[in-house]
Amino acid sequence: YFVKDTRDGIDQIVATIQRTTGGMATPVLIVDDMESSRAALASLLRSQNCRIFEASSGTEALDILAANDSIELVITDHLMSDMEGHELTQRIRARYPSDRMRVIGISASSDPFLSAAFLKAGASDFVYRPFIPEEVKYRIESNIDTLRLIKHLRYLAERDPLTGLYNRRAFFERAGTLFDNLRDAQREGSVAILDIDHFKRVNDTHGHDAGDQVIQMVADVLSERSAADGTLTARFGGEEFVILFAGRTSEEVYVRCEAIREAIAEKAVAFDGTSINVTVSLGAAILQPGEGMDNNLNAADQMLYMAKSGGRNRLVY
Ligand code: GH3
Ligand code: MG
Ligand code: MG
Ligand code: MG
Repeated sequence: YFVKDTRDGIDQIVATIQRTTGGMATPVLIVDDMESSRAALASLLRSQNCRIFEASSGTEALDILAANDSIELVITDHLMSDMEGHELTQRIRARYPSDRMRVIGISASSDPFLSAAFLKAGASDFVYRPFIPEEVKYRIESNIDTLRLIKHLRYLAERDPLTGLYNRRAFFERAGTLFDNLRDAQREGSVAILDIDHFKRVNDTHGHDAGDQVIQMVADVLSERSAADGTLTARFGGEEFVILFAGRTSEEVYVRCEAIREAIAEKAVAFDGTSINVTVSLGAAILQPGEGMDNNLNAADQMLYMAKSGGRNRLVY
């Protein structure tokens, strides 16, 4: 959900998300041992911009879910040869929380308690057969809307409106998991902190809007240059950014940080008939064996301080 040009802030981000999430087909898995039942549900979903997966048993459903990370809605029958629908629901719930996966149960059972059993197992909704197609259609739609709303709110909570990068909170949440994985796997990692040089002067000379555009340019360079597996980039504070490199050797990190520094130094921001150039300083530190995230960040911060006192426009690693 990276939104590139978000100078207008939250409103524009909201509009962009509505466009993007609204335009994307929702992947839905239909689980039923009867082909005709699956087909009937599939035709109900046809008007709703869904990409449909089908499974004829609980086991097959779990396999399809494991192989297709994008699925976020499951509609399941109850009586199937290998597993009952509420058991499937329970197994799905053990792996995916309800803000990530919606589950709707459907059954022709005459047991009035089945609905409760499904909901207890973690289903988001339940419908008895025979059902009124319109009702099922709108229940499905409501669950898809809920997913969209959650994505939307998650975006607003995790992203910085000026740059579209992860914000500080999202960085710490995601970095924490990455650091733990690196430590457990005894893999290499580094963190780099980047700070714009004499940024106050940009604001003082050209105004706050110009400053904002410079921040935007730096963020663009960062997302272009560090968009790779195992890299987490965030706007850490005002004109300060952080990049976490997971599984990268110190040489690779050095080369990438230098490339970022040079790219920013070479890029001019056109503003109000003038051209603004800035440089950045970077401090980077290798994750030491057994070290925690806070120590690693402190080490990078000390390197940044050295880069600043050493004359700026440089990387200290
Ligand atoms: P140094 O080279 O030592 O980093 O000097 P500096 O001027 O960059 O450092 P300082 O921390 O003194 O100034 C950072 C300035 O960044 C202060 C603040 O007004 C400005 N700033 C922070 N966030 C934003 C923002 O979102 N937009 C704009 N335009 N300015 C911001
Ligand atoms: Mg059945
Ligand atoms: Mg600063
Ligand atoms: Mg600065």
